[in-house]
Amino acid sequence: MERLFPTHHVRKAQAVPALWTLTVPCLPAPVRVPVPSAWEMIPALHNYRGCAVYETQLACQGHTRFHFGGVSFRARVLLDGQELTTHYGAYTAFEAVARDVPAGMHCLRVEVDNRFGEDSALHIPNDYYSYGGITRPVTVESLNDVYVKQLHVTPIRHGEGWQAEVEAILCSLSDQPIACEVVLTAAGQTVTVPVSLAPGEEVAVTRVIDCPGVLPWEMDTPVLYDVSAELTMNGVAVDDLLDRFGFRTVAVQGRDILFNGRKIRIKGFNRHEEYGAFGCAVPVESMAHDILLMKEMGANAVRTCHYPNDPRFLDLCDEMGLLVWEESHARGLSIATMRLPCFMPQNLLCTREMVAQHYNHPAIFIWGCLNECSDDTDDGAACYRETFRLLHALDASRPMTAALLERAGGKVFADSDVVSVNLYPQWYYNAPVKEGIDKKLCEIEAGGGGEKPLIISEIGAGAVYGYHDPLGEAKWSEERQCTILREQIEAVLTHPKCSGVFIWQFADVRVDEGWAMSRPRTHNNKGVVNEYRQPKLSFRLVQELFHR
Ligand code: ADA
Repeated sequence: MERLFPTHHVRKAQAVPALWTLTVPCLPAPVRVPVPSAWEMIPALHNYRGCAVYETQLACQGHTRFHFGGVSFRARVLLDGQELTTHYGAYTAFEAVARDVPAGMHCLRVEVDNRFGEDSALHIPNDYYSYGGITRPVTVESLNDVYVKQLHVTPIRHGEGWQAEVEAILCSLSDQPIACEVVLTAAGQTVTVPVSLAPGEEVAVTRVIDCPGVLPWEMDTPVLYDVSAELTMNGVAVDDLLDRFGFRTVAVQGRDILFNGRKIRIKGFNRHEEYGAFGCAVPVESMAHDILLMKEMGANAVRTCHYPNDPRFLDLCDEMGLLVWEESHARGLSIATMRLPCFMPQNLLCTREMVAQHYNHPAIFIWGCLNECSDDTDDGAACYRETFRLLHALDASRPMTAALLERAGGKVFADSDVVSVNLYPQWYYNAPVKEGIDKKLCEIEAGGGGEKPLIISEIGAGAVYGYHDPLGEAKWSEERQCTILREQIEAVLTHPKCSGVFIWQFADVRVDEGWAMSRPRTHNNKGVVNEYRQPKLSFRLVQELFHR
């Protein structure tokens, strides 16, 4: 299942085989593999970077929608040899709609390519691993002549009560004009709207619905409500789309981030979507376990560094009351990469898809983009400004930010709602942490950032799991990681002008081989748990500091 709850009562899903045939040039014969999964989980493909073909046979008929939660990282989808669509980027979903498919068995083929190259600006050799394969769930659905393509809901505080602004995008697959009705429901309140669609047309229907007697979504009482759009033609239900949402507000006031009108202080983790044995195709049980571990340590937030996450993880955060900084895909890009003609289109596409697909999650309190992407250059800063503008245009209900370089010249401090910086004092260089934060605050004021909230979006230190130095001095020992993290976290959380911290990082992650010389085990070892979630000594330390 692509979500943790049913997203349709009317629209019918087809069965999707659990095992598909994978053909890779370097394997002697095709193999049967689970979908979703990353192909690196097959020992012979541990370091494979190249092309591969996934195939499966399935029964379908009529208008058929193939929905891919994520393919890493270039995809070409074909049905019975006819191309339906292509997509770039591992971390956002896409659909392919085939019209009038004749009844019977059909061959669904997905050509996947994870090679780096000049046509890929976001997926590059990096301090995490760009896997290959169909890495998030696939669904196959039957459509009628008109379907609900997207459903957004925005909670609005209205006097002492709440309203929900619901927007449904309807899409016609017919050659004839269509007259139908859409029933919009939010938190049990319903409005019915007649709609006409020209052949092939897409139409947006928006209504503000009063929602009396609802409870707010809070971190300790994360109350969720249903939202839906149901289409009827001549009194017969022909399609629907369901989601969940929560009533809450997020605002920025001076140096504070206000959640439901109250100031919040972030105690968070950076988490890559990866688990030792499964790569980036993380099982949902492991996602829930990660949230339990983070909450056990006292965390109230997670940052989806450095790309949009699987919506099932976001569903769990919605249910378990963990705030999310979700960011579009980009980490540490050089200005040369940002000058590639493909960079801005790929960056803006990922940003657009992220907001469109994850808009309804109440746990997402802020959008992020462009982690440490040459924000110290004029050309880089211009890319930030354009991405910020897009984020504001797509969603006026949440603030936005970007995790900036420590050495940043302050070229974009004035442009984001919240200023965020990554700092590594005591790990990459020796300097008192508090001084580093004070220096940043001065730079932010001088750089036009004024009185804005400041988040320390990364701070941390490495430790190789199981490496101990009884004297606590050796870098990479679990003891030394604790000493450094203690100074860093105490300095941030006691600083009156900081809105909080995201520790780098929750769990160790695999990195590209190009990073091997500075990353023992070819992993980024700054996790407080290792890639199998075995806790390091720092687990208890963070628990103590976050619970103060
Ligand atoms: C960065 C970056 C992270 C990671 C970290 C580190 O600032 O944003 O992805 O590479 O540094 O471990 O050094």
